[in-house]
Amino acid sequence: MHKIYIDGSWVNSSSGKTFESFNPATKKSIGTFQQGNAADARHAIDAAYDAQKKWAGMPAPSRARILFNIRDLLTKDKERLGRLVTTEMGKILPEGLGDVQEAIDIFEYMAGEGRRLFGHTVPSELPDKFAMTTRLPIGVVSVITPWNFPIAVPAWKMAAALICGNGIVWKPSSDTPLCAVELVKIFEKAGMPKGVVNLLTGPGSSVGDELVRNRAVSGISFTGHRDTGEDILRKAGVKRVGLELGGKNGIIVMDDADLGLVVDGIIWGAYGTSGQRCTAASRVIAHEKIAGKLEKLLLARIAKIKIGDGLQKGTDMGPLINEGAVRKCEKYIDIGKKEGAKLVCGGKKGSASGHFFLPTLFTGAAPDMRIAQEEIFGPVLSMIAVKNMDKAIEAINSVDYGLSSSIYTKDMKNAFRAICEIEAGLTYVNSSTIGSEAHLPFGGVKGTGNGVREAGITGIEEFSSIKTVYFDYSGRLQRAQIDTD
Ligand code: UN1
Repeated sequence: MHKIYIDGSWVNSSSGKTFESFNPATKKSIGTFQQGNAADARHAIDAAYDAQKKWAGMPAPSRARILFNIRDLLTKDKERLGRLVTTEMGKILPEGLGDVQEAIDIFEYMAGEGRRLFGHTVPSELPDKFAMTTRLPIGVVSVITPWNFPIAVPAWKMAAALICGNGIVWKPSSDTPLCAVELVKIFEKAGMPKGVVNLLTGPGSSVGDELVRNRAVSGISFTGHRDTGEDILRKAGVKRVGLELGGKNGIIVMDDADLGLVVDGIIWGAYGTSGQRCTAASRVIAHEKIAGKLEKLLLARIAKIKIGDGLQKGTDMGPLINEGAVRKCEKYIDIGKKEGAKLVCGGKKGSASGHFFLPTLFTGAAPDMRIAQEEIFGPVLSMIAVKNMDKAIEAINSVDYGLSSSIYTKDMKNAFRAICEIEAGLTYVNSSTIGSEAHLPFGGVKGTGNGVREAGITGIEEFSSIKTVYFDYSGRLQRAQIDTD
């Protein structure tokens, strides 16, 4: 029986309730977890509030040493944790290991920030006066994370929050609580002072409100479903909120593209992680001259995708996270057919031993169809044929999301048009929509979020507050805007 972690102790929830986590490839239980409630959340917030003061008082390079320890422990444990990611979340082992590597990268990067955390020093308009900015932590932050990157996404948020000196209450997805427990054990082993990071497992419905509304919480960082994100924003009032709410990412393929490269990129973007990435490619916007040829090439490759338990060597695609995800895909298959798109492969469940769904391709889709507008979060790809670059840009921008995007072309003009005209936080040229790196900003526009960028230097912006300092050593009253020359 796993516990929650409050103020440096592993304890039971006062709810007395528990829930189980399942391996989506086998449907077997992998553990029992505490169903935290509002009272647990209040304890965790209080603990974080008290511990944060001391943590913030530690010089940032000393905090960084603990982050470097976390990096080292994650590196030592990469194989075990990667297998755990695969077992609990379902992605194939190389991707499970990649999930852990992404966490290693961000802890390394943010630990390095401990010796920077730059502010600015600029001239004052008055003599004998310094004008500068420095960074302070926000305070206590609630970190609410999804199951699709059960180690990497929490790490992006927590590494940045920690180096800035914040206290944390973390609520992971109820589909991946074991990954969360194991990550917190690593924090503990790395020497994280008690109370700085607290872990609450259990459904958002029982702890979410407290994590968002409690007055001792100053910031919330959330990745997940759009409805939840919008609800958080409404309830959070003036708190700092960072949201990453998904995407409907497109790949533009122009008629001069190298189709071999394109097929590799589409297969990876659409069916990697079984399409369960916020950055997954769910639309291909192909120039009409090559659309037919591209369809044939894709079908040949899709036929070779080996579906199964991600721990098994040679598996290309694992299961979906749960039964609900399978049902959602089935629902969109019906919608797509009714809308008049052509289902050319997949469209149904795989083996019943797990939550498998076949890699699916719709052709003849129109940009405004629901299958081309709504986030499905599964291996369902829609192909839209267009006449030219103008139409491609119009189609790719026709959705109410703006996370990732990609263009395959040899024409520099089209590549730069994509960079300048696609409404998205990320644009890849001649590679797929997935594969962001820890030291670059990550986030989107439109319905994808509220403009916050995680990771990279922008991760520091998300979790720190700027203090402007005026330091006058003239020994007399100097009035800005009045006593200037
Ligand atoms: C997500 O799906 O929420 O670029 C994050 C990528 C990964 C991160 C995805 N590095 O696909």
